[in-house]
Amino acid sequence: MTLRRLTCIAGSLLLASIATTLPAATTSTTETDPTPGFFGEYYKGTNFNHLVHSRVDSDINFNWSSGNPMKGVPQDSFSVRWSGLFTAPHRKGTRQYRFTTNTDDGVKLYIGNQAVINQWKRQGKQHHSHNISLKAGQRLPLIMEYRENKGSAFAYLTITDLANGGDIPTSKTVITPDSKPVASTEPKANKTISLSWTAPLTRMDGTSIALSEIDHYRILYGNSAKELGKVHKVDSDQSSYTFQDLPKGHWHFAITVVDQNGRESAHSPLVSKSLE
Ligand SMILES: [Ca+2]
Repeated sequence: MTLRRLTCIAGSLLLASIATTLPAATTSTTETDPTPGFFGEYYKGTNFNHLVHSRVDSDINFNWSSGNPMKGVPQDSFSVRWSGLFTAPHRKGTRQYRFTTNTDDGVKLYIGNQAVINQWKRQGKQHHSHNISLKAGQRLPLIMEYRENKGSAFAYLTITDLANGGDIPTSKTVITPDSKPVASTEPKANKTISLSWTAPLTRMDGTSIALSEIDHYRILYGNSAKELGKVHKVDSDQSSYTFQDLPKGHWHFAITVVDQNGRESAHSPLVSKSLE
């Protein structure tokens, strides 16, 4: 089955509460610091056709010229999705920010689950920008999608503070979509990790999504937050899953939802847990 993106499901509302559940005899809890930067997914094909690799990118600041982003991704005909949570860094009041994309070829930018730039087409170098007013400390999900058809390839995202004209480093204002995952430890079951989540209630456009429209969930996991190489499918009537007998190590998890048309959402926030 070819998984296409469920473009209209809100990334931030999607399964935002995925967390390791607490077994009955929980003895301690730990918190994991957020990971700076964007969660980047690199695909073969111009429409997220085949996921090759995922990793954390501190900025969206890439000029691949006529080359490819990494081994396994072709020079032409690939696509990338970056997901992150942006926090307005100013201290008080409301301030205007400008989000500018500069890409070859196409781009979409979602801010707070709204598509504010939609230039999903073959094109050479193009700048697009969108201004938005944010309160101090306001946090918004950002998703930038990019496609390369052929020839030269680059993708940049710049965020500018319009009060002083300065560009804001996204490595300091964007985190991968999980702020404070809470992991638990349970000595008697230390090879077990349980995940639970909530179904998304709305799509990107704000309309509701019915549970009956959800076909299944995909749990992506691995030993590196930068590379969730394993996948486990869960039926749509489930809202939790327990991995048994996972090897020792530090495990990272994210989840996506696939609708009945085979369209797949963006990732949920990452959660992680160590097994010792
Ligand atoms: Ca191109």
